[in-house]
Amino acid sequence: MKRKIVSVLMCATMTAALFAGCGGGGDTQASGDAAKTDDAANDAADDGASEAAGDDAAADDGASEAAGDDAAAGGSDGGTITIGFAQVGHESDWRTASTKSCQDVFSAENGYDLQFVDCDNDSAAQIEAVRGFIQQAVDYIIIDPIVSTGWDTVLTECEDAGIPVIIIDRTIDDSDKYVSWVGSNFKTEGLAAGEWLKAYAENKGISEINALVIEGSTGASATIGRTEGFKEIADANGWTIVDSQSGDFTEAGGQEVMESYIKSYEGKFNVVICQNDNEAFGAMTAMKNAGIEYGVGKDVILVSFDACTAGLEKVMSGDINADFECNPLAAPDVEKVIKQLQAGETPEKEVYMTEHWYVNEDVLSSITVNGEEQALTVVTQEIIDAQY
Ligand code: GYE
Repeated sequence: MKRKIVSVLMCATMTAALFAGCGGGGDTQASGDAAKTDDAANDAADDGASEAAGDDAAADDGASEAAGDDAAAGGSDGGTITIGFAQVGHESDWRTASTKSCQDVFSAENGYDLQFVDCDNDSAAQIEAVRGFIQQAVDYIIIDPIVSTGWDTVLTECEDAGIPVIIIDRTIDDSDKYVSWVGSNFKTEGLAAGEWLKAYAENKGISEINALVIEGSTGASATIGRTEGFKEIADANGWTIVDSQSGDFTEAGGQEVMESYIKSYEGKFNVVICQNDNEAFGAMTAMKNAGIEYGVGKDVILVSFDACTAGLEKVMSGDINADFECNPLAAPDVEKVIKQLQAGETPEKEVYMTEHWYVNEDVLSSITVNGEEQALTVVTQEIIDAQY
């Protein structure tokens, strides 16, 4: 509930300060029809964020209604709804929060039988997990696609078996054979990081940017979008991206890549962009070991994505300058999609999560991303306590 209060307050503040309203992720890139649905989706997502962690009202309602609907609309056994979830793996804090969100919402108490498979970042294993769900004749399949391509065959198999597929988080680029996708706009996150860096450098009188990027897992849409978004701003401003390599979204990967960057480029960079918090923690260890000073007021500006609890703690302590949120609590919105399907309704094809951009210093109040003014939020202990 705390999170909800914070969210509502933040929305209120932002709405008062900006005409854009609450949220950064989905709104900005949407156009046409998608734009119309985004506000509603974001509101829904915000509620979801507040209530996912077993926060009762939404999930419990869902439970009783889902079970109730089921009696009418019919799960496979006339009661419990069976869901197969092919999760990416367990590489990061974000992933842990995503898994917990699904397990909390799709619990036995809520009327679900959740078949959970941790695919350990192995795309072939993920496709096999989906085939296993088809064999089990589950009622719904949820996939968080490790990579964005190679999906059409197995999604056709799901379609042939009459099992609706819901995609969460990362996107699929080579098939549209799924009912809905619930997630974040990764390119907007990358653009926001770029726009923030531009405004921050101007504010601090930093005229030259030499950035090292530690990318996420290769082929993941989260990596592709964040890389593209940041590069677009870098190119437009004549910044140098000194190097850009994958740290696989892990702390060990971030440390390893940063250690090799330090060997090759020591003294030649003033910005490190890590595509998730865990990579940022690894990069911090590598820089600390090499005696390189990073964070607020130091030699190297450190930027991260995800903004999970531990990431925000590092923003508050000044180790990370800015952290671009990616909301992992998609399960309440996925449950809404399932309830719509149970009721014979057609859910939205795309549902965007609500996200905020977090900073340490109170020097800039907003940035403009895709022509839309978006608030920057200075991290407080209250925000950290309410985060996932
Ligand atoms: O940023 C990272 C995780 O797909 C958005 O995957 C997700 C990313 C997230 O491992 O921490």
